[in-house]
Amino acid sequence: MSDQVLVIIPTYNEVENLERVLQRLHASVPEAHALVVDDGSPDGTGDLADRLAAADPRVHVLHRTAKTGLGRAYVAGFGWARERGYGVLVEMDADGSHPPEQLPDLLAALADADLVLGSRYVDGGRVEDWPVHRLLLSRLGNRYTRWVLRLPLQDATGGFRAARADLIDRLPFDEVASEGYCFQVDWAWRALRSGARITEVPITFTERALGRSKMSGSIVGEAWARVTVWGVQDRLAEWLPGRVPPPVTGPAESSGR
Ligand SMILES: Nc1nc2c(ncn2[C@@H]2O[C@H](COP(=O)(O)OP(=O)(O)O)[C@@H](O)[C@H]2O)c(=O)[nH]1
Ligand SMILES: [Mg+2]
Repeated sequence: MSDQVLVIIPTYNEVENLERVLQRLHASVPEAHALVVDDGSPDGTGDLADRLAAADPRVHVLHRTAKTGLGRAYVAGFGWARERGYGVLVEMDADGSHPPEQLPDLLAALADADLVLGSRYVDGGRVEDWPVHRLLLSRLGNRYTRWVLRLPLQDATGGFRAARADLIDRLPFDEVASEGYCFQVDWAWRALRSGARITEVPITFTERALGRSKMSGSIVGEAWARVTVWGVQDRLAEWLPGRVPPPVTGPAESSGR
């Protein structure tokens, strides 16, 4: 399988951030390709992406017509990437919060892992400039997720990751219902249960300087509800083996966690 890297960047109203993040990406990993997955941003992000793609063969654009959430955007991006044979898929935000300068660390760790999570909450990881309520939400969300799903990860909600394409191929993304940011927990959990080797490497997350966050109450609500349901289903499957299907099984899942 090729080792060609594709960095998938979901965008919704990121016209002030997109060009700069692509410049930083290419300064840091010149050979990487980028796929901007734009959900019809009214601010013209999709048009800007087209202009940047016309000027640089490493930049590609996938236009979607409606804002259907981060999860759907990534699933579409994964499909696009696999049709074209990219061997390493990276998730990265457009707003500069995920430093492209640290992507080489994630890619290096992929030598011994199937999935590498850029982690704010392992030793050496940091969060800069986040208002206290966002930090609390993220820390509590991670703690709750770890407890309910018995997930041995410090930062399962983060969105700066690198994965081997064969892991993506093994996971049943067509079953994924998560629309918002809980997509990240959803597929980290599926990966773990499929027996994937997951490593967390420290990153410094910096709050966006331009544009606005798309985080909303409904995104938090979806994450809370889905994680709780998965946790309950997981316990039931353990207590009533054979009577309740495990919640997120896929074709390649075998050994449990
Ligand atoms: N395509 C697409 N991108 C989205 C959507 N929601 C958020 N994003 C992008 O996902 C990334 C993270 O979103 P952001 O608003 O920065 O979330 P925060 O960092 O948690 O505040 C950014 O690049 C957004 O533009 C969506 O519904 N569709
Ligand atoms: Mg952000």
